[in-house]
Parts: sequence; C-alpha cells; structure tokens
Amino acid sequence: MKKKQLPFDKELFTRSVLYNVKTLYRKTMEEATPQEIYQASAYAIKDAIIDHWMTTQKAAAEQDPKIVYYMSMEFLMGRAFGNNLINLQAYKAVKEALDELGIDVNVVEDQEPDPALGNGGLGRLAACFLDSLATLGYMAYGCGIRYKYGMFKQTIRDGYQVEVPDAWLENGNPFELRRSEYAKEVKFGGYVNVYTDDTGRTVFKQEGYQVVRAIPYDLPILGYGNGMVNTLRIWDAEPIQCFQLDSFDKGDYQKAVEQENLASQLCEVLYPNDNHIAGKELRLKQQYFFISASVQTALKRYLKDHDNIKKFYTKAVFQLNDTHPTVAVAELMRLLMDEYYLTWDEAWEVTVKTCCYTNHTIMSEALEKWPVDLFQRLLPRIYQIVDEINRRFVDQIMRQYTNSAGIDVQSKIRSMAILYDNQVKMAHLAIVGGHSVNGVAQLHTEILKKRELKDFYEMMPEKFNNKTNGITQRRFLLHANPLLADWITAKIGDGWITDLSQMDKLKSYADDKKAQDEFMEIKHKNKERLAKYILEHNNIEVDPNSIFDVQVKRLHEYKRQLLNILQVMYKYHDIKSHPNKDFYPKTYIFGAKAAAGYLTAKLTIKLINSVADVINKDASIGGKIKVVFIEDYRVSNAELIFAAADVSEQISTASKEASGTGNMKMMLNGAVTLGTMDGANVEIVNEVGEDNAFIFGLSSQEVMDYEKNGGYNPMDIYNSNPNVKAVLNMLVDGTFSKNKELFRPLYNCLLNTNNSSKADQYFILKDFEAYLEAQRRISEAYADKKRWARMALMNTACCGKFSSDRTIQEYVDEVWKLDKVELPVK
Ligand code: CGF
Repeated sequence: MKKKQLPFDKELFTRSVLYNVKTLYRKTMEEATPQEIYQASAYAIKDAIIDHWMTTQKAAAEQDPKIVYYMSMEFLMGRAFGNNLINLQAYKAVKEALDELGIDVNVVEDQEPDPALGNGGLGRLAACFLDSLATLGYMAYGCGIRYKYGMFKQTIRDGYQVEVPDAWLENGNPFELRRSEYAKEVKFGGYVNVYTDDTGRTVFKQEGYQVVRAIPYDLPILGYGNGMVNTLRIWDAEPIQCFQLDSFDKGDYQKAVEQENLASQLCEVLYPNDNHIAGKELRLKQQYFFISASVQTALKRYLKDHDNIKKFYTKAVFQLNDTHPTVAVAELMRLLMDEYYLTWDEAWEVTVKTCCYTNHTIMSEALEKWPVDLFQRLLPRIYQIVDEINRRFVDQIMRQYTNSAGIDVQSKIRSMAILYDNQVKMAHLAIVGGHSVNGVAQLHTEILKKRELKDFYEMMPEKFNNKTNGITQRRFLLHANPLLADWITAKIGDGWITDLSQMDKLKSYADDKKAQDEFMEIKHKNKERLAKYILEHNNIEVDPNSIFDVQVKRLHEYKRQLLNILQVMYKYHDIKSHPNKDFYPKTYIFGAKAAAGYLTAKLTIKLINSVADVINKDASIGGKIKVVFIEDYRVSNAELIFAAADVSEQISTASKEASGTGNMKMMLNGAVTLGTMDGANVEIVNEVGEDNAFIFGLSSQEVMDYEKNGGYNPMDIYNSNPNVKAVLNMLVDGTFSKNKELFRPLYNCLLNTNNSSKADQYFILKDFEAYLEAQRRISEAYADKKRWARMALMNTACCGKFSSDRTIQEYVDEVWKLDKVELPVK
C-alpha cells in the first residue's frame, strides 16, 4: 500500500513564485536573477510551511504537551531550502515546477547561504536533534543566538587559511519570522539592592544596570512527512531606547552610548572555537543574553495556560548543550524567586527537575570556567545565587563525607565545588543544578564516570546516563545522496527514512553480486560528482577510480590530521624510491577549518596544501597519489563529500573524541571507517563488525596510562624507526617548502627535545606504524572489488543505530518524558 504523502499544491507553488518575483522585484522570470528566483521560491515554500506551523501550534495549545527547550549557543543548520522540500515531501514536485519554468532546482538551492551558526559537531548535532524531534512528533524549541556573522568563510591563499566574515543575512532570510511581540529585556552589571518590602518579603533589586532588548526570530523546523513544524528561536539584541538627546541632558550620555554599543556587539559574531573556550567577557554576555530571554519565554508560555509555577517542570525541560548555556540554572532560580516569589527550596526543586546537561568533551580547555570577579561584575544577582548554590552544595559534601573512612573531604570539595580558585565552574553548576548528566557515546560516558567526573558520579550516580549521538538520515542520505536513497528504497521500501533500523534489511544483499555492482556504481557516480566539484574549485583533476580517502572535520591536534598528512608524505617518499612497487591510486581529501588563533592547526593546513602542491605536480609518480584540500568545508559541500567517500578517516587519539558524527554520516553513505577505538567508532565497529572496518592504534586505556605516567619519549621512535625519521626529516629539509624552517614548529611539537613531557602529546609517532599498516590493509581490500563492495554495503546496512531519531527517542524515554503531539491527518 502506498503511504500517505503530505499534500502539496504544485500549481499554487508555481503561481506563488511568479507572483513573488513580480511583487518583490517588479520583474518577470526572464529578468530575475538566480538569487531573486531563490528568494521568490523560498517565500512560496514558506507559505506552505506556515499552514503546518499554525496547525502544530493549535494542536499543541489543545493537547498541552511537555516541551523540550534545547538550549545551545550553536545551531549548524546548513541550507534550509532543500531540506524543507525533503521534509515537506515536495522535492520532486518543486523540481518539476521549476523545470517547467526553465529553472534548475540545484541552481536555486545553490543561491542560499549556508547558515553556519555553529563550529562543528556540537552545533550540527543540535540541528539533527531538531529535525528528529519534529519528525518524531515532539514539541521542541531550539533556543540560540542570531549571530550576524556565523562561522567564518575560509579561503586558502598561498596554502594558508584566511578567514573572511560570513554575512549570511546580507539578502535577508526568507524563512525567518521576526517576533517583536515576544521581546524580552536582559540586564547586565550594576549592583543588587536588598531591602524588605511592605509585605515583609526580602527583595533583591538589580540597579544601575545596562539593559538590552532581546528580539526573537523564529525559524520553522519541519518534521518529515508529518506536518509537524517546531521552532528554532534565535535572539537578536537591540538597544532599549535608541540614543536620545535627553540622556545627554540628564548626564546619562555615557550610559545611553554603552547600551547602544552593547546591543550592537552582543550578537555580532559566533566565537569560532570548537572544543576550546575563548574566555572573553562578550562571550559570557552572549550566554546570559540568550539564556535569560529563553528562560523568561519558557516561563511566560507555561503561565499562559497554567497557574501553578511550582509544577513548571511537568511541562518543560531544558537540555543544556554543553557548559555554554548552564547559566540557565541560576537564571531559572532568579526568576522563580525574584519574579514569581518562590522560596529557595521551592525554586530549587523546580530548577533541578527542569535542567539537564550534556557533556561533549573531556578536553579540559573546553570546560568553561569564569573568573569570579568578571562573573560577579557582569551578573551580580546571578552571582549571589551561584554563591548560595555553592554554599549549600559544599555543605552537602561535608555532611556526606565527613567521618567517612579514607575520604579526604577537602579534596572532594576541591574537585566538585562550583566556586573554587576564584573561578565559577560551569560544568559543576550544571551537574548540581540538574537531574541528568549525559555523555555522547558509551566510551565517553564511561570516561566521564571513571575519571573526569568521578567524584560527581560517586556522589550522584542516578544523574549519569549515556546518549550516543546520531545524525539525521533525511539530510545526509535522502537529500545528500539521492541515487543511493532511491536504490535503498527500491530494495527495502522507504521505511528507513523515519526508521533507520530498517537498513538492516540490506544485509541480505551484501553477497548479491548484482546489488554490489549497483551499490558501487552509485558510489562511482557520486565520486564523479565530487571530482567535478574539485576540478571546479581546486583545479585539480582526480580519478574517480582511485580510493577516495576522506578526512573532513575541524582541524584540531587531537583529531590528528597531522598523522594523516605525514602518512601521505611517507607514501610519496615510498613511491618515489620504489617506482615499480604496486600501489593502489589514492586521492586524499581533507576539509577543515582551524580556529583563527590556533597556530598549530593553521600551520597543519599550510602543510597539507604544500604537500598537495608538490605531489599533485609531480608527474613522476604517475598520479598514484593526489591530495586535495577542500576550501571552506561546511554543511553544503559536506553533503557531496560524504556521498563520495570510500574511506572515512576517524583517527583521533583514543579517549579524546567524545563521539564524532562525521563517522556516522560516512558510514551511512557506504564508506568504511579507518579509525582508532575512540568515541562512537567503538560502537560503529560493534555494529558493522571488525571485518568491515580498519582499526589501529593505542586504546583509550593505553593513552590514559601513558598520560598518567607523564607521556612517552618520541625520540626513541624517531631513532629506531627509519620510516618515522625519513618523514620527519621531510618536514625540515625543504621537500615541501623553500623555507626549511616553516614547518619546524610541527616537527618540534612531535619531538620537542627541550620539554619531552610536551612532546607528541597526541601520540602521532606512537601510532604511526600501525596507521601505515592499516592503510596498507585498505589498499589490499580495495583491490578486491567484491570484498570492498561487500564491506561498503555492510556499512550502510549496519548504520541503523546512528540515527538521531534513536538518540532523541532515548532522551524522551529516559530523561525528558515528553508526549507526542497528534496532528490532524489531512
Ligand atoms: O561535540 C564535540 C565537537 N567537537 O563539537 N565537542 N565539543 N565541544 C566533540 O568533540 C565531538 O566528539 C562530538 O561528536 C560533538 C557532538 O557531541
């Protein structure tokens, strides 16, 4: 039986596009530019979405479901146009309608800027979660910031990364709605005046503050084929009163200017750091700004239909995406006590029952800590509350552990207090002030419990749980890889689109020669598509018959792009020295942005490009290796890359990558993982079987043991392993740069003879041989077409666990306890 499709009126869409082109631009279709046609089409789609959006709101008003507020400083949404069409089940109809108007849907899609309000995995995870929440029928709000400039655009000049601001709002955003009727005020600075009012109540009044108005912009988040439309609410800042002459007259000139400046700076730019904090005052202001506005909104929405504020948590839950939004704990306490007059204990109960925290990393440089004086100056009332939460918590530690044999209470306080060493520890605030703490893959959660957050786990084990990350198959397969999507649907039906566990049914095709050939033919076509992109953008010709070996992700030392490029250098050297040796041609594809101030990461980009330059031009190696660095890696080109990957490089130092999600996106598209036993790789191997992945290197336990004992000495490897020596020497002998000293800092990072404990912190040389060996195994496996096709197909067949639908359902069942919204079936 054919499944019901959402209704979509193609003729109406066409009329609407023509009308929009006319009324927005006073043009005919022939005169309109591609950008104008995109805008006109997007507004036409928005019209269709608005009806569903209103229906969803109405159903929610009637059914009063519990709502999850997913609070995140980052939402890496990617383009909306194509994704909205997919979820409206209108892609084919719109493509046809545009075809009839003589317009290519791909050209229209390409006009949309790629909204990059996030750095990497954490922000993209938030976007996948919103897609899944709507698809599963749960009421959710994404709460974030409407940065004027999102993640910078990366250009490569002379091999170096150059950051260019990304003015994504330049042409407006046709999908957003400005909701000034829901504006909120947010206050910074000043002091707290404490007094007793007429009723005898103690009042805490912030005075002498600066204030900005938070203006929400709503973006629709569509569920797949179910008519559900949730909301991503991102906040912009405006001054409360624009600069006024009378302020000057009253001597408030300074204050008026400051307020205006604050508002204009607040949402200017996303901090481009992943897994690392900038520690800047403006960042703390951004955090409080969007959290205060979002928490105020959630309370207001609840009180519209309910009168008992003490039961707020039965209708709302806050998921705090990393430490960035954790000031929500104190803000909720403040509002409940100061605005809604709950006692401390009443407010605390509501707060703990409302808040949940996700930890995304064990990298200490990413766990936010704020200097007390800054925190207190900027958020005086919030600081008082944090101070009191801390006082009570330290009390609790003392009560629990004093007189416990063998326990040093002071060390417990040192490791768990929220205020310590003149710092406010945001992760601790979130753990104490919420009822759930989760890691993002099994291994990560275990490391949190046994090491990073051990003391918390021992004190409150009931709060800890794991939620292995996931990704949405709608964007990363249905939209990104239509050839494979159609093939899968022809084989097993389209149930996989909303239930990825059904991919399992593909296993029965793993040994079917015809299916294998079809599967690899699709991969080949996707490789041709990427080869075309590379030719256009990099002016490099790559052979789709070579192995496409892909490492795309943020540039970070722990992710070890350096290990990858060192291996490429070694292979180059090997081919040059043994020109007759058998070698399966490989195309190494990199894509990565580095934080603007992260010098080692930026130098690694330069190295990759320098190696690419030399190798790609060296005719003597007969094109056996090509190296490509894809400029400005982002969601839209990621979709092309994942579909074309043969090998998925997931080679982080074991224990460092909390989960990873690129690994899942590539597996979904039939790439085979080459990785360490880190993050979600462990679970990928578990699902697909060791025979269908290439695993190498130190285990997380081995890495942690070395770290405990002060590291290892890479010089021993350098001196005893000629491969390693040859490669490292190439860094400083001018092979890849006229200036022999250019890459010396990378050489030093690996071998640093001055300070051996800092040498090769990420165990690159320690894992080098094992990595070479894994690369060799890959070439061998790929040469056997049948074996490779089976492996690739098995990866797609075994990816069922890694849908964000599964992750969200686990959050719902085990943490959030939401009810589904029933929508009227059309
Ligand atoms: O979050 C990350 C990513 N870099 O954004 N962390 N942060 N912060 C982790 O490093 C990834 O391993 C993880 O997959 C991602 C989402 O949880």
